Amino acid sequence: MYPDTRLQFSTLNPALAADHAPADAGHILGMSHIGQPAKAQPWPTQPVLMPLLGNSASALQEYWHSTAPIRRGQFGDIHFSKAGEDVLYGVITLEESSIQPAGGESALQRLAEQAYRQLFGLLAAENCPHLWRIWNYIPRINAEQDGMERYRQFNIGRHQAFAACARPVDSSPAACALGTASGPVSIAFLAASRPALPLENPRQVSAFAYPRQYGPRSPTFSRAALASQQDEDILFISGTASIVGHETLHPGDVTAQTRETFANIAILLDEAKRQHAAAFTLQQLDYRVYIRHAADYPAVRAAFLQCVGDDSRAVYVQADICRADLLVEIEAQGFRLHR
Ligand code: 3EB
Repeated sequence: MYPDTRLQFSTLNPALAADHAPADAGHILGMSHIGQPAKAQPWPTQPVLMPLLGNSASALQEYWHSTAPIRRGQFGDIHFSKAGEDVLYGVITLEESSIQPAGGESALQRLAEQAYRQLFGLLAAENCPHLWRIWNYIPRINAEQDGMERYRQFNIGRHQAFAACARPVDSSPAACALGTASGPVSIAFLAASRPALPLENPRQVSAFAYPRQYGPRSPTFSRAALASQQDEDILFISGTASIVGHETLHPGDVTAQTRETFANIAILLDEAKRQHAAAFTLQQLDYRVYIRHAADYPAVRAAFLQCVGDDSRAVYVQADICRADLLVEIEAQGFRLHR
């Protein structure tokens, strides 16, 4: 055991930083590479093939690193790193063309089930059974294929893996699910030997209890997850949108959707506080902001600045959002000393 294992996060513009990683390579768990495709990296890397908005960089890198020594490995299609005995980061990237539809199940549904089954297998094998956070990126997420929206196909496969691996959906991880124009399906995750506490939003129906009108199987994620390490709380805010109850509010009004999203995020900060976590504020989080129409970037940014005051820790990208009437989705994370 490494009692001083500490998970850390930092963002880098590779063009400015040349080849300088934020920590020496022996301490890098992995990263997400946002914007133009990444060159091969020695650590697990999630390609985030989404155009950056309002940023002169052609790519940004968001690193997860740790004070503990890192071991890297491969498990089926998953590339992973483990920090000490406590924390796992991994990425699974799959081409849908490598999987055939079968038994009435689409290739994407089968891919989702296989990916999540592998993931749960790795967590068991590495003794880190507790999923903290998952990032799901799916090409053409809103497209109808064989009579069903692709996001809904993904949800069926993901749900089947949760059921097959006896994972209760009401202790799901924080997550997001966004669409890219093209490219592979990629799923990145953080898991640990210790559980995170899932948080729900009292003004939203829990996603795992959405009514059938959103698809035959519900998405399996919690609205946020609260983890801790040493003297710190770590808060992961899932992809959050302009949803109240289970319905989309403000269709067609991106400014109102952005404000409603921040109302939802603010409630999650209150929920974290009710669990005796550190007092997180909107100003102390790192954000990823997904915008459906690039032309909405100025309006979303203006609303972001009104709600948060400063967007130096926000990354804006163009992405498809998993309900056709959602124009913006925002996720965040933060680290704070215990109170
Ligand atoms: C929502 O609130 C918006 O399918 O894993 C947000 C976060 C959303 C995660 C997922 C979907 C997911 O329903 C969409």
